[in-house]
Amino acid sequence: MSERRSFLKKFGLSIILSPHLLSCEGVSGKGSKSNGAQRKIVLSTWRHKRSNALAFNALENGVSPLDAIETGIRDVESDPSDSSVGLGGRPDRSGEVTLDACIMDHNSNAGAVSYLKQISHPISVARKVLEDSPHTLLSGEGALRFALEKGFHKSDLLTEESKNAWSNWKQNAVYQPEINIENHDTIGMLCIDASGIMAGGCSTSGLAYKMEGRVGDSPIPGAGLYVDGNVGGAVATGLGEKVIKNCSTFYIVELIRQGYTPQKACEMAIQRVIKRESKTDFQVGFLAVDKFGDIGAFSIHPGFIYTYTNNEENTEHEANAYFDKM
Ligand code: SD4
Repeated sequence: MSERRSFLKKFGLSIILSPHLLSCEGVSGKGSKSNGAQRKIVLSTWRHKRSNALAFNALENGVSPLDAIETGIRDVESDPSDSSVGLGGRPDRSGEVTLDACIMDHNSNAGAVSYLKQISHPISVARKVLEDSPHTLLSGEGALRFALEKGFHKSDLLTEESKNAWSNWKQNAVYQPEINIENHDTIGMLCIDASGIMAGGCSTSGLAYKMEGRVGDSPIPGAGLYVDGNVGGAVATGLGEKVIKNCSTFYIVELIRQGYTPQKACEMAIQRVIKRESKTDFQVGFLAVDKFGDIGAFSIHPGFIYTYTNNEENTEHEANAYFDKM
């Protein structure tokens, strides 16, 4: 049996749905640090065990963290049953699937694409922007032209199922992102290799039935994703407008830099989002990891699932939520 298959077999069935306490951190606040024994990890938003396993396995095979992130995220992008990423992603209200993605290395160098149409692997185009262009973020027509020049091919990203869902939506045409429903598959992924090198990425078709031209937080460094491998990394999911407003992942990494644990930093970032709103009928969730491999996860409402993978487990957990505590 190949290494990859034996890994998937070994970890493929484990699901834990409870507020987690990972070995390395049980205390919210400043100063709790693991000994780094579990450093090699992959962490992602929502239920992505298969993609995490692929990314982890890639790390085991010695590829770079950027390669591992790209490998894991490409798997989600090509899954037609995932309704908020790549192929099968829900369209905007005009019926177009438009994609946002970002990838970031240990030293905060980022490549990103936004409002990209007809390309099934925006994370790979983002990687090309990072490594093969003088820019950080390419958008729309220009991003598409760049992708085609780099050898990507156009394809139809609208599946029968997403076309039908769009037709149903048009009957009432009410735009109301639903907590943990509209956005439950978007992938944000962070990883650290055995030598402590970190990378992150995210990829999404954004919120279903968004206005034409809308770009969310995912392709914006410091909003949907931020990595500073000397400190930590963070990813966001949920209503992107609120994440952009608060520069949330940058804020989380800066809190970790100040000495807060990733868990406390995620909680403080959620509190910052909530404090500035009169209504909290939307979901935002954050994941973070510090350079020691300690992690944090927190959301506004219950129901934010994340996936954690190391050499002993590949498990899903429900993050603690602000409204759990009220
Ligand atoms: C957006 N934050 O476009 C993305 C959607 C998302 O989980 O992450 N959903 O606003």
